[in-house]
Amino acid sequence: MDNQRVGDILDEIGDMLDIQGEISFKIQAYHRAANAIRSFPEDINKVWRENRLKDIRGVGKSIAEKVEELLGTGRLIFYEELKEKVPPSLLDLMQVPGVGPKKAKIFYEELGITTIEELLGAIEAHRIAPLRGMGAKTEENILRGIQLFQRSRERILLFEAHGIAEKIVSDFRKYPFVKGVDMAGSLRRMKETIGDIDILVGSNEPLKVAEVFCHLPETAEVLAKGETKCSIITKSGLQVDLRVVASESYGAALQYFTGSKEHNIRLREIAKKKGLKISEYGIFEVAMGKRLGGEKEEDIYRILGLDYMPPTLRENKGEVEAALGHRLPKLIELKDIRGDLHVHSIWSDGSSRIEQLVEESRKLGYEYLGLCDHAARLKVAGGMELKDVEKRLQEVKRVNEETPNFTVLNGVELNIENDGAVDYPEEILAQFDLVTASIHWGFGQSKEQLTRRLLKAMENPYIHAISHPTGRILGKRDPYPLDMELVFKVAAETETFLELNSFPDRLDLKDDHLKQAKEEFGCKFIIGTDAHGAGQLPYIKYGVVTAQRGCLESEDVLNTYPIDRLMKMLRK
Ligand code: DGT
Ligand code: CA
Ligand code: CA
Ligand code: ZN
Repeated sequence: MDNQRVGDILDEIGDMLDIQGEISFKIQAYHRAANAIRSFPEDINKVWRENRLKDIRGVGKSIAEKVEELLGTGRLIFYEELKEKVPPSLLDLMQVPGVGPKKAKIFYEELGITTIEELLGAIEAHRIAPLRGMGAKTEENILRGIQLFQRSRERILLFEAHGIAEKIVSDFRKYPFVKGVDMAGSLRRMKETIGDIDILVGSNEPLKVAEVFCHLPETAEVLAKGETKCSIITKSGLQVDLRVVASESYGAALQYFTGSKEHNIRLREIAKKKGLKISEYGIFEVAMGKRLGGEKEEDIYRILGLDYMPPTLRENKGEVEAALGHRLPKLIELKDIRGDLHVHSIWSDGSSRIEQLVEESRKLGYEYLGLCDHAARLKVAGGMELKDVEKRLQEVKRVNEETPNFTVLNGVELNIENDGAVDYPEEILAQFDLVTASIHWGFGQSKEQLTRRLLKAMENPYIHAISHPTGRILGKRDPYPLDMELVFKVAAETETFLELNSFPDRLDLKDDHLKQAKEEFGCKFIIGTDAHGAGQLPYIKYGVVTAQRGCLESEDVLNTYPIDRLMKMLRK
């Protein structure tokens, strides 16, 4: 059981207690512990064996004991008992955006609804609106929630697919008859959501490869098993497609199965004009039928007369033309990042102390850290009152004195009010090294009002950056409506950085927006994780690949700059 799984079980317990009408303090304790464990930088099993569960901030004594039981015996009686009292499908029901425990309980008690299908039926029969505390608007919202949820079930987050695929790839590497193995498809292109996982293996013993694949620890069901193609369903319900090719075709197959389909179609047009043909077996001269290459992926691009490009660009969004004209961008890479500029600590709703965040940052090779705890108005997230601002500043100073060659930036994530104002007066804002602002409520407002709020914040001379500009949560919340072009224009004019939030379900701004903001408006960006614990700092990699998909170069991103240049930019 890993940190993620333990966190999920604690969340489920919290939800079940909630349905049962338990007091909110107790429910929150489970959710807080779940978040703390998920974001903790060390393996929970190790922490447990070393008897340090209580040291995780946010995990109290009684929950620590439950985690001990869970890890020690593989099960938790309290959890098993709860599951008997609460129909498990009610928990699924609560996954629908807009349906919390209170509503789930009402649906269950009043209408006997336990599944999403039953809920959908009740909505169609207009049986939800008459329930107490509901109404036509609620009914409509829930319907929209169900649609969003069903869409999200069809595609999963990059983060989730990547974790599973990494395990499969490393399992395959152990076998001597596997000459090459890579992720392919949308996963290799690092798209924000993944339809299915594609894996490519190069081997001259395909039957052995198929055998290994169908017996992986992740495999729950085998859909198809052949010499060149196999498909399975994993225990978490994902489809994985495997292709096996001979080593001499590996590069051509990797190119082909990486896609995108649109990119490949464009390449085939170019090939045709040159009297060439490309397939998953290689690149050929049509007239003589001669094979020109295909062992390496680079062969395909080189022989077509294109510069080689990383998979993150292959969407037929101008990259083929750029490669023909030798003007591909020199994309930002993970190693260019010198620090995370959006991190929460225990001074708001994070689970790590500043020192822990610094330690983890140094492991990632960073030179600085932008501490952006929430400001006062976000009460639910423990936003900092003025006295906390002062106390945290002293702590930042102390940590900076004790940590040579590293800088903690005293930052804040402000809340943008309905009229565009923010939490603190100017003289307080002036004390911070880094000031970001975001919209945390009022998502249902009109496009005009939401846009106006962002513009007002950007015009505030103390605000350096806008965090998660569109507010979307993949699979849970659509982006709120904004006049994006106006936002980009004003961001460029006011020299306000736009954040690319790397949290796996945000990736906000998204790839196409990044590209547009850069190319049409000349905007500059910050990549931050929004980590709420040191264990989430590695999420930066999802931001960097999204930045690549948006054609960003290191110069476009503030946190690739050395500390002196960064501070100079922020003081401007
Ligand atoms: P996904 O799974 O929906 O996130 O997106 P992909 O891009 O992974 O699509 P998938 O899994 O259907 O196919 C994997 C790759 O195989 C795709 O990116 C390109 C290649 N491919 C599959 N079918 C075709 C096709 O009909 N034509 C071409 N040119 N390429 C294809
Ligand atoms: Ca795929
Ligand atoms: Ca596929
Ligand atoms: Zn944040």
